[in-house]
This record gives sequence, structure tokens and C-alpha cells, in this order.
Amino acid sequence: MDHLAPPDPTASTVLGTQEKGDLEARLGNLTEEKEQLQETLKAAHTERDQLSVTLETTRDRLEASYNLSKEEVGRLRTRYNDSREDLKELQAKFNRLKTENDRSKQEFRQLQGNFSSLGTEKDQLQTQHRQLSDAKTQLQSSYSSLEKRFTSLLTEKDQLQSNFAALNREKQTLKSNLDSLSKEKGQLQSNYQNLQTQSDQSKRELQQLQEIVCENGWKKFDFSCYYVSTTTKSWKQSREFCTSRGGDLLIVNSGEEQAFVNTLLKTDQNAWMGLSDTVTEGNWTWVDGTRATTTYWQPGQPNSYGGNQDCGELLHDLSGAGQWNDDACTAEQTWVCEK
Ligand SMILES: [Ca+2]
Ligand SMILES: [Ca+2]
Ligand SMILES: [Ca+2]
Repeated sequence: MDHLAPPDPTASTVLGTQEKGDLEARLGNLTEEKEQLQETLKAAHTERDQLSVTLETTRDRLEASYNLSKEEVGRLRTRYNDSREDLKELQAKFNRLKTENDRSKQEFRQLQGNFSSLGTEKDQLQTQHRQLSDAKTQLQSSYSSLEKRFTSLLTEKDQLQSNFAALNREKQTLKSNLDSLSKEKGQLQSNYQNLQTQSDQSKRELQQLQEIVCENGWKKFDFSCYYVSTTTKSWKQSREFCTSRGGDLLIVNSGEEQAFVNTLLKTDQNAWMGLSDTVTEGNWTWVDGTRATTTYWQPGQPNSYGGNQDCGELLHDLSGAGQWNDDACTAEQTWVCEK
């Protein structure tokens, strides 16, 4: 603003009109300059306001940033502390690992020692392995011969099994035979006992027989005494005679008895015996009530001749054992008693 200082009064007369023009020009310039400055000032104000706003915004941002940083510092501090803890822990781990490492080294040395002794052991084992190999070869040879022996034994076993089965079958047959024989033996024993009983019975009977003594005029055979009449009677009367003597009309029990009685009769003699079919025609029954099963009928007899022949008689036979005939019960003729 130095150039706006008031002009020197001595110089104004010198300058004149030109100077006035210059001054006016300068004033114009200055006015213009002033206006420009005013504009500039206005712009500066605007700029200042803008800057103020910007400054405020920036300050706020910085404050916010500061706060954030502060929080971050806090977090970092925490992390730092954590890291320190971690470090301590790591140190401890390192120490442990070191101890372990030392121990491992010691173990390694021990293992080295073991390894060398294992080498020795390995040599021994190799020696043993060679010996075992030799033994194995021998065993293989033995195994081969044993296998052959086993095969032959298997064959032998099959043969033995087959023999055993055959023997078993034979045994079963023998057992079955033995059972049959046992049964037979039992049967024989039973038969023997029966025979023994019969023998005893026979002995007793023989004794009785020897003791039997027949009365005068009676003939002895087996266990009986026989009487042949000299007179004649009807069948009924003949029977009454016999029962009154303690016997009955003859019953023929066997061929021997029939033959014996035949010898008691004379030639062509016929005599009553204790046989009749009075109750039922054709149903010949002995006086003891039994049916006549073995008979000695003459051929053509019994014929119930004339429808009235119900009593049996003996017919003497010279050459044989005698025969039978049916006759009328009322006919009178000799008879044979038995007691
Ligand atoms: Ca008799
Ligand atoms: Ca008759
Ligand atoms: Ca007749």
C-alpha cells in the first residue's frame, strides 16, 4: 500500500493534466484492484468457511480415528500380553523339549549300544538260522517218509475199517444167533424141567403101578385092572355090574390098551365097552363124558343098523388088536370092566 501514499504537493504543479490522467487511471486501477481484492477477500472468506468446515470434519474424523487407534492400542496391548504369555509357555515347552531331547540322545546312545549287541545277536541268530535250515532239511526228509508212512497207514486204516465193518456184521449175526440160541436154551431148559417133572411123575406112577395089585379074576395093565365077564347082560346092566365093583365099563385110552384088551377075549367073542351115542346119534361118548377121538371101528361101522344101535362093543380079532361095532344096547352079551 506504499504506492497509495498522498502525492508530494510540490510535485503536483509539475505534473499537470497528464498526471491527473495518470492518477485517475491509477485510481481506476486501484478501484479495479480494490474490487478484485474485495472479490478475492470474498473468495478467501468462502474459502475460509469451507476450510473451517473441512477442518471441523477432519478434526472429527481424526478424533474418531484417534479413538479407534486408542482401542487398537488397547487390543494390541492385550495381544502383546497374550503373546508374552505364549512366549513364556513356548519357553517352557522349549525347556521340556530340550530335556526330552537330552533324554532321547541318551536313549539313542543306549539304542546304539543295543544295536551293536543286536549285531552280535544277529550273527548268532544267523548261525542258529543255518543250523535250523539244516535241521529243517532233515525234518523235511523225515516228513516225506512220514507222509509216505501216513498214506500207507491210511490205506491200512481203510482196510481195517472195512474188516471192522465185516466183523461187526458178523458180530451182529452171531449176536442174533446167540439170542436165538439163548431162547432155544431157555426153551430146552423149560422142556428139560417139564421132562424132569414128567420123569418124576412117571417114577411116581411106576411106583404106584408096582404097588397096584388086582383082585382075583381081574387082569393088570398099566395103572388099571380089567375084568371080562363070563355071563351076559344088557349094556346098562353090564355097566351097573362094573360100578358095583368100584369101576366102570372099559374106556380105550390107547392102541396099547386096545391090543391088551383084545388078548383078554376069546375067539369070535364080543363084549360091551363104555362107549355109546345114546344122547346124540353119531356123537360117541365114553362113560367118563369124554368124546371118542381115536377109534377102531370095523369097516362099515358104526351103521346104527335098524336105527337102534347106540352102544359100542369090542370084536375079538385073532391077528390084529380087535375092532369095534355098534349094537342094540338091550342085547345081552359079555362085557369088560375097568378100574
Ligand atoms: Ca382105559
Ligand atoms: Ca346109534
Ligand atoms: Ca352095527
